[in-house]
Amino acid sequence: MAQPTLYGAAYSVYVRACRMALAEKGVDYDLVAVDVFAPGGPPAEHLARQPFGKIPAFEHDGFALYETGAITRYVDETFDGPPLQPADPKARARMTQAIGIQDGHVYPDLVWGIYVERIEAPARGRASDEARIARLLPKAETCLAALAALADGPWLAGDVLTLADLHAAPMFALFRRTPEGAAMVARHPRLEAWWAAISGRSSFIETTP
Ligand SMILES: N[C@@H](CCC(=O)N[C@@H](CS)C(=O)NCC(=O)O)C(=O)O
Repeated sequence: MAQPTLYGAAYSVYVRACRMALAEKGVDYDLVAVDVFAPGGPPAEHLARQPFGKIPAFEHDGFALYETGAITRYVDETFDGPPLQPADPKARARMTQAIGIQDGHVYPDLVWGIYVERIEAPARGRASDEARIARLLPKAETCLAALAALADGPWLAGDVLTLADLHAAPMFALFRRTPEGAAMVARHPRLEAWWAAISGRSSFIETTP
């Protein structure tokens, strides 16, 4: 089968989720660098692949795709390797629910909100917006409590590793870099145990930006 191509940058949480899915399936791929933050905006050829100017985009065998959730599902369903989605409809729905929480709340509030304010802003010479962080911390607690409540096994959607874990790991890697995030995760024993498990996988270690 043809080798897929992933367009993006290693620093991106969504690109990393796709790379982790490819690694878990044992699929070789080409990673083509795209700088969506380049002066002047994303390159025109990338906008042709991803009209919103985001990363990642994906191509396999002439089939072009964007949106991480679509890419990781396609990878899981197209390539050999261990299944990354539960067959049971209820467990599969839990996986989809966990991914929805991550896209809808974890990414905007914990990554773009708390991580960017606490770590990226000072690294770029701007003071952290403490009021914004304070406003987002209760929302972060809601996110962690919701994910911990869903995680009725070692993984976020139960007994086996799924796409929900691969989607979450890159976001948690950034959130946990903030003192508030590390302390908050530690207060949820299920998530702390999950973090120990997912961060020890080779798919996570090998995709470290
Ligand atoms: N819904 C998209 C989101 C992708 C996304 O937000 N990617 C970020 C990097 S992690 C990005 O491209 N940001 C550039 C920007 O917002 O201009 C997906 O699931 O692929």
